[in-house]
Amino acid sequence: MDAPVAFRVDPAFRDDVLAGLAAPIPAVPARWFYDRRGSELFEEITRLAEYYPTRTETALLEKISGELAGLLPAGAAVVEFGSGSSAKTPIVLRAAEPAAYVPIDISGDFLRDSAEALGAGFPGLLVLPVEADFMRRIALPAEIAAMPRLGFFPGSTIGNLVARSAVDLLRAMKETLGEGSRLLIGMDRIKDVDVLLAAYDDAAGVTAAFNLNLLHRINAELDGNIPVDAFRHRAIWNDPLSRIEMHLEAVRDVAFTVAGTPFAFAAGATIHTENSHKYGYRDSRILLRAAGWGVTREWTDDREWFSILLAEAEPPRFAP
Ligand code: AVJ
Repeated sequence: MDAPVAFRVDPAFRDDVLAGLAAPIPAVPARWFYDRRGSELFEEITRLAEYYPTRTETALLEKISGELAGLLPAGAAVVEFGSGSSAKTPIVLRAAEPAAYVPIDISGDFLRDSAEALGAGFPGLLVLPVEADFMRRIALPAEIAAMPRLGFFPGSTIGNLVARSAVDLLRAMKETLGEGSRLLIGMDRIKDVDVLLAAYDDAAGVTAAFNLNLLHRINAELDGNIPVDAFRHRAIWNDPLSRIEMHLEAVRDVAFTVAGTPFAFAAGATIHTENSHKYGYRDSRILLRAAGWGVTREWTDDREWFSILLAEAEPPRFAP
């Protein structure tokens, strides 16, 4: 007879945590922040005075929505990479007036809930959620086979990825959407370091709670006994790599186990939990171009803090 299972373990989470904590530079991929509590804390972050990206991008989308309408093909399918739970999605749907909307997300429950809520506001819109990992090429629903496609990837989520992985993702998106498709992508810009640091280390400590929640999640889901108070949130600007990094730093020598595996961290040692890359004017273009996307338009706010780019999937060329 099988032993009773105390809780369901996501083997991908367990493997990433066990390998990540044992790595020479301990790190856990940022995608594991988003359990229920983590998603709530991220929502709270987007409302913080210091966290400019969400409100800057949303205002910019509103501002360009009229112009956007004229640039998009009629009867298109909007394919969003992510669940589409944000306020940005309705702005694009009102502008593009697509025939279909396809949100893609790895979390099925969350996806169906937000797709349903969104669909209610757009009667007549064909809403076709797809539960999948958009890091890989995805087969789109047959209903949109004949429609032109607009990919939508807001939030500078691309910034979580190092350049090599970002190009892999953008290439997978091109394969998913097909040649001649368009992509509307939000990318956060390089700016004053003090502004960046405040955005990732807010006065109210919400970002700290978001970062530390990863340890609570490990304890709860992977049978860990990490003393969470032995770690503190750290946000640093890595200038040569043009990114904000978030770390969890041990404030004292600490030992614990996760899923039966022992770990020890000396005071001052860190677990690297997130990268958030920031892009210069040329950086965003070269990243997109490396994956076969040609930028046709770029919009930015008055302070040039955030960019929305429209790109086209280019046909392959033989030379040079
Ligand atoms: C959701 C990846 C765009 O990098 O700004 C916010 C996540 N981390 N505060 C970002 C995040 C800390 C966010 N992204």
